[in-house]
Amino acid sequence: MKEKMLEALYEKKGDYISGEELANLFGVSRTAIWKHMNQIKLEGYNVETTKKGYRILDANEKLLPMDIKARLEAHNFGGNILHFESIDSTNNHAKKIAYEVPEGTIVISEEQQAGRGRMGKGWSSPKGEGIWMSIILKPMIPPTEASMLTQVAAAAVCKAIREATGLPALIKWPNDIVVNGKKVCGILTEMAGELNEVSYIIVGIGINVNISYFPEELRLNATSLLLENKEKINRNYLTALIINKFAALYSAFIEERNFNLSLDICRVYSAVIGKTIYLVRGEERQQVLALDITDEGLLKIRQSNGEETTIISGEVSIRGEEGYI
Ligand code: BTX
Repeated sequence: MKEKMLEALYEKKGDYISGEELANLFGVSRTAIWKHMNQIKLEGYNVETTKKGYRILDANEKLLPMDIKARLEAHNFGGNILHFESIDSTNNHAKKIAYEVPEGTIVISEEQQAGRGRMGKGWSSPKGEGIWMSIILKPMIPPTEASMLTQVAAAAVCKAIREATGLPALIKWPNDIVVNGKKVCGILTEMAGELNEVSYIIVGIGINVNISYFPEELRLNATSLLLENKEKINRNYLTALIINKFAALYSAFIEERNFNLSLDICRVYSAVIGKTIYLVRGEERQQVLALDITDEGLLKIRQSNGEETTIISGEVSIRGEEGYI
């Protein structure tokens, strides 16, 4: 009932719908509608009540599965969107349910209490200001190809941010999207499976969308789309744009075995190719030249002794000559 009422409100796109209309639509009394509406307001939806009826204000403030779904082009992704007000980590939840839900199921939350980055690091995920989501995938690929999905996701997010904001988003191989040298998005890909078979892969995507303030410890290297663009972005629109782009690149990769579509984007919008960078392994820092991303999605580098080699994602952190990148 509550979901259906929200749907009716959102369909009006900010115009009024009267209590009587809603009561007729759902075959209940106007008092029942009023009670449900109060519940909806308590959950944080900004519903205005006047003599004309009810209407939803700032329709882009909340993540709403039905709003996201209405914008989706692909049918194999996002049909099942599980939305939470708060959760420990969308990747954790995705792992718990991965065997029971169809491929393309999405877990999304307004906030994460224990958002995770790579190698046990944390991911700050404040309420209502970001896109914290995980996509559940069950591809028939060898486990060695799982990390390629990070590149597929990075390509999708980079393109989507550019299209939605016009900002010069770049991909910091392997798993970050940066704008003006600071991180706006991180991707965490996790896999379960056997030696030669994938059971599922979770692609976790965290985007700093409408964050206006970062704590001291993140401020140097982190930014948000709002801070860079000086404009709030509708998170439902951006979420759907990312899912649409990801679905297209993913099906090219899996069904047509075409990884190049993603790779080309990762190369064109690379923040590292052609640059002198530092590879950081614990305390060790090595200065190298980033040459290219290989057809397998690895980073090709030239060491100071002239030797060329490739780096596997997850092995190292990358830093630029003058800072984060
Ligand atoms: P990473 O290991 O590359 O980056 C983690 C590091 O980034 C942290 O140690 C911290 O320095 C910095 N950091 C933390 N929070 C932020 C932030 N909001 N913006 C910029 N920098 C930050 C990157 O890991 C992968 C992150 C994936 C996050 C998604 S959100 C949905 C899904 N669920 C989940 O628990 N993780 C993923």
